[in-house]
Amino acid sequence: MDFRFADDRLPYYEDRSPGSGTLPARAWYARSDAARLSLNGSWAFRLSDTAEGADTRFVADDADPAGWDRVTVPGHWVLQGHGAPAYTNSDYPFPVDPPRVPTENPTGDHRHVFDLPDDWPGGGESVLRFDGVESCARVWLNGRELGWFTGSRLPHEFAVGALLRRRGNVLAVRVHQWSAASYLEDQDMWWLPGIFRDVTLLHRPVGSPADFFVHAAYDHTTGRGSLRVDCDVPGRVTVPELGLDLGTGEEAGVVVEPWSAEVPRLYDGELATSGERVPLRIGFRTVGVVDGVFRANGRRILFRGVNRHEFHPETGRTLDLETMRRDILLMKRHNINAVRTSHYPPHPAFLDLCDELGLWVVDECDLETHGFCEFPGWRGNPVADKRWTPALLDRARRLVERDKNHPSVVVWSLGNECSAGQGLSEMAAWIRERDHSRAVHYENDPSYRDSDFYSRMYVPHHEVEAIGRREEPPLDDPELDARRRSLPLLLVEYAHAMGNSPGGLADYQHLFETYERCQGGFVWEWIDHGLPRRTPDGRPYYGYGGDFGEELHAGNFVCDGLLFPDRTPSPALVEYKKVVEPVHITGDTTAGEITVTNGHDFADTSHLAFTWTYEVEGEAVASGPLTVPPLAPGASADVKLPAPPGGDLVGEAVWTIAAELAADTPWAPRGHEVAWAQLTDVPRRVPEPPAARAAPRREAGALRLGPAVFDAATGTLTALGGLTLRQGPRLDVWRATTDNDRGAPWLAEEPLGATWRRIGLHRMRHRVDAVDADEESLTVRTRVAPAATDLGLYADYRWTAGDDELLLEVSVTPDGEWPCPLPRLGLLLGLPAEYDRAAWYGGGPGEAYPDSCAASRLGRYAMSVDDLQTPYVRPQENGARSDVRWAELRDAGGEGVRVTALTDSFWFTARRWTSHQLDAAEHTTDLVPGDTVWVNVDDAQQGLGSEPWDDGPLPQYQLTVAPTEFRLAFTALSRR
Ligand code: IPT
Repeated sequence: MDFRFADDRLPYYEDRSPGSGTLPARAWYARSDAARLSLNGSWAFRLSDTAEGADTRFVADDADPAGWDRVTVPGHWVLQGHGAPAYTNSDYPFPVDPPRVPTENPTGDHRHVFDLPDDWPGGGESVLRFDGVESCARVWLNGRELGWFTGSRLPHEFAVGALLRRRGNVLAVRVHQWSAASYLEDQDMWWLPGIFRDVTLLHRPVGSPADFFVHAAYDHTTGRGSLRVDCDVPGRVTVPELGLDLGTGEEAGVVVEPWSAEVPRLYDGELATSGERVPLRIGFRTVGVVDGVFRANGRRILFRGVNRHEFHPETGRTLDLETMRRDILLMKRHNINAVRTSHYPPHPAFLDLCDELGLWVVDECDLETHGFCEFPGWRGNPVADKRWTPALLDRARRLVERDKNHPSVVVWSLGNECSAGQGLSEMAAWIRERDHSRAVHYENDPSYRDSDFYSRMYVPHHEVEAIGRREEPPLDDPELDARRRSLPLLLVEYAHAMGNSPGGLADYQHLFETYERCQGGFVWEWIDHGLPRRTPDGRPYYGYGGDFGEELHAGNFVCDGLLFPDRTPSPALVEYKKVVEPVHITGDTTAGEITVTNGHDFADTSHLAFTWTYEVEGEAVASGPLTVPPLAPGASADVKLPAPPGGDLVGEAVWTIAAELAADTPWAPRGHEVAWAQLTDVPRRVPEPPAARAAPRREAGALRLGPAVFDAATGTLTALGGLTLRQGPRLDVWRATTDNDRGAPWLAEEPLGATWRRIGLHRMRHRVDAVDADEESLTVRTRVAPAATDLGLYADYRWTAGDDELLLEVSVTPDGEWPCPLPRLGLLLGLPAEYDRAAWYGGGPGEAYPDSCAASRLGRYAMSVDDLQTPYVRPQENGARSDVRWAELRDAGGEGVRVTALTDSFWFTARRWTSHQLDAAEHTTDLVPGDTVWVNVDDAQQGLGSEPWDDGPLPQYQLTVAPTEFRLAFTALSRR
């Protein structure tokens, strides 16, 4: 026996069917000449603990909601002081017993009284539309029940004309947090019940269309577009710019400019029926998989994409237009050309903006049953149980019908992480039947029978390469194998941007640009879903799973985006922008020539202006425009550089070449930098270590060497010039573990961060074996190791004094069989807190790590120690600057210390807390500045890796334990 209750005895909110009483799905459009009335605003609200905890008398005209609270619609009640949000990734936060839900089922009763505007037309029909309600709503108007619906991120409409009155309409909505549909909505995000999208009353005049479908294709072989608008009522379609005036259902062909994400050419048109005029924005384009490659208008495209959840830290999944636009502007400005609407259809206005500003959209259905993966064979999975098929088909229909008129939507995605099942196949079949003009995507069924892409998540680089070469291991079924082999590879999720991550983006991009079959992917994910909280003493921070009293949660997996919750770009977004830049600038400048390649799929380079800057030792000494002929997509040109500025310039010299917008665009102003490169003209000459000028002298418990004083017993540097150190430089290998170091909770193997901790890298002890002074140097020999292991590192420090600087040679020799790479290898020193003004010549301005340093640009930078920090929502290692030739820390008066690399360069990090404090912090407010500025000068860093569940960074980015030597100079800086 499956269930104790026959299905027909279960209440509507435990019914597998999608609902009842709603109108058929249809296209959504923001404008027409038919009247509409927004019902958004402040509504009366009452929360009950259970579905039936309160009666339904509130639906009546004369019900008195005195004593009720108020909520803002659209909005989530849990973000408005009623109940709490909760975060799980794939776990259902209730016992799994579909379609049953817990008795504790927060239920929000909403009541809104409204008048019709005086000019509300008589006649026709009126429709009440809900654009999004989570998860199940039952609706009454003026005391009459209209029906109920599920499908949280999909629109639902009721015909209400007969019930409307001029004044005092009473709209009553009961919303249950949990319903049978919750089993279909197990996306990795906060559980946020409520009427979270717009509620609108729409007049439907007699003769207005019930629905229409714009078919606008482009034939790249002829340059002609074709247009046909299907509509259930007769009407005319006009496109003045194209001289088109045709009847609905008629097809016209005409020469057009095609639509693409890069050149989002839209033609304004109108659909006019006897009852309504609907403005159209038509984009002509043809997409599909041809010869194993996904093409738009005949050309292979490369998805430089992101997975976007809808999120705003104050309003959750309720997004205003300004935020939607801001997301798209940020994407465009970071060279992103595609968005997957993970894992549900977005607010429909977002797609209008994608049409207008240009993004390829993978529009995903509101469907995920991930939590069933806990049970053998995904037992109970709704997509494999035909009783759920009507609900699945309803979702597919609502998705496609709502969004079918958007040129930006090029792929329909069935959902996320549902494994395989007949229900998915039925969705795919229905979609293909309804819309031949787009590709269908589904990732989670290895047979790919319902997908036009070989779509994968988080595939390691070597496997992407094998698939690119079409050398992937075969499937058992030869037919399915042949089919999968014919499909393009799409990384529908890759490069998990949680905390200080991902590494390896450039390496992925290289594969996408090498293998035709690899058509790019979508970074996981766009934004951290951190919710604002305050400490008891009022300091703000962002909370994540577990901060809201959840008994089950997935911690900070909800903060894995390229944007911080407040939409500040993270270093990872800056890196992604550089890695996917659509213009490539390469060359050997000694020949006086560079090569510029247009990596756009459609646009030529006439929208770009090129500039050069010549920099010596990080200072720009000359700059000017660079003439680059307009390049067609894919084309290259060799471009002459001007003669390098002559004169008595000495030092390392680089050309910085940049491509900027030549004119304002709808997404960024003129001058916005799109792509850049730095090409070395005169390589750096590492300064020769000066000859030793002084011998160590013993002085009352101390050793003096030139400008420096050392502790005689430990050999530790205690003072340099006028500066007293809080801690002299000594070997450091520890870093506050990143989310990737910590690994994912479901991993079978020990994550690297746990190995480090098991060995004890966070509690290294320094044994001093010798402090030897000779005629010209002081040598300190140590062994650095944690308790309870025989692993160790011999570290020898050899100090000499130059004229006014102190030289240090460090040599590290590993002892024992090290089973793992090190987090970092370098020196840690402590300065008094007032030395908080940093300056350096090296990579910047932002942080960089070995496998995430494409965006780091050689230059001179100055920043406060506070500004060097990257405020990851869960604190972790951050803020390293790469390729540093020298770095300084000064106090307000200009006194301080400079460290210069005498071998290559170093990684520079400075912070007001230790790595241990950083590691222990759970939120940004746990970090409290102490009396020391801690400075790491690292010879090497361990890379970041791309995900918490991969094998760590690529081998070339691992800090393998090996004998190492590096040299540094320390100079005391006096008052400027
Ligand atoms: C993948 C999910 O598709 C995505 O929604 C998100 O949960 C991500 O993981 C983790 O942040 S599933 C992956 C663990 C294989």
